[in-house]
Amino acid sequence: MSDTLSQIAEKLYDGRNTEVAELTRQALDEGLTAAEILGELVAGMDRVGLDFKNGDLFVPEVLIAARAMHAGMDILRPLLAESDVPSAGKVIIGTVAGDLHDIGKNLVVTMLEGGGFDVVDLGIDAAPQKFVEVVKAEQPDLVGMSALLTTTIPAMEKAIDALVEAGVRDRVKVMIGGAPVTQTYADEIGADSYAPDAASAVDLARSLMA
Ligand code: B1M
Repeated sequence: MSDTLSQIAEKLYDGRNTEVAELTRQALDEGLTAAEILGELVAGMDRVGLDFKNGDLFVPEVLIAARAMHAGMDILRPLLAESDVPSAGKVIIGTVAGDLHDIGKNLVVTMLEGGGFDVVDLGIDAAPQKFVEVVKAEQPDLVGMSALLTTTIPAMEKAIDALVEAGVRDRVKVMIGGAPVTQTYADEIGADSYAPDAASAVDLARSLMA
């Protein structure tokens, strides 16, 4: 592996956004492809995810690493759009109706992007009908729902019911998460699965795609 490439994942892990951007440009100048560099960004973010899951990193460190990943992605995105690098899958994700919490959901978005997924972010307070509209328009593989309040987790069931009523539930896998959510709840409301944290969400998305 080139010296430049091997430094990218390391600088990303350390949250060095300026250096990640410089190394990304340098790697392109050295003739490496956008796909090869993306692979290093994904590897760096995977390591961040693993250490976050194991409790060795905390939210601020993950956010700083995410900023570094975005610095590299901003340079690669136009090149990747022109190339035929296969996406890991397409995900639409939102915080459900009535819920304004988005810090965790945004971490999940970043980790999914870091894992090579195309992500359409519905933002916060996403109504069941919004999920239906965007599933029809974007044809995603996966639908992600986040909720942080015991009073808003029922909106996940309503969104899944709306997908069923619209006849599009079978086209997608549904993954849910957020502090009050459990696998038992996912089973109860007919979601495909639940992830406890952002790194596990990437593992889960990959396994749902398999
Ligand atoms: Co809110 N709030 N809040 N709040 N807030 C909590 C959640 C609460 C536990 C605080 C408390 O009372 N101890 C409590 C909920 C109690 C309950 O329902 N059992 C609460 C409350 C009551 C409220 C209000 C009702 C307060 C009020 O107005 N009276 C109000 C509700 C507003 C609304 O949503 N309608 C409210 C408002 C807010 C702020 C706007 C001030 C702010 C949100 C800002 C924002 O998000 N932009 C806020 C915050 C910051 C919190 C706390 C302090 C932190 C939440 C957070 O960001 N955690 C929270 C208390 C706490 O958790 N200590 C609290 C960090 C984040 C990285 O973790 O979101 O769990 P988390 O995400 C994790 C995982 O859950 C998972 O991955 C993430 C990363 O590992 N995950 C997924 C999340 N989504 C996933 C989706 C997946 C997979 C995994 O697949 C799709």
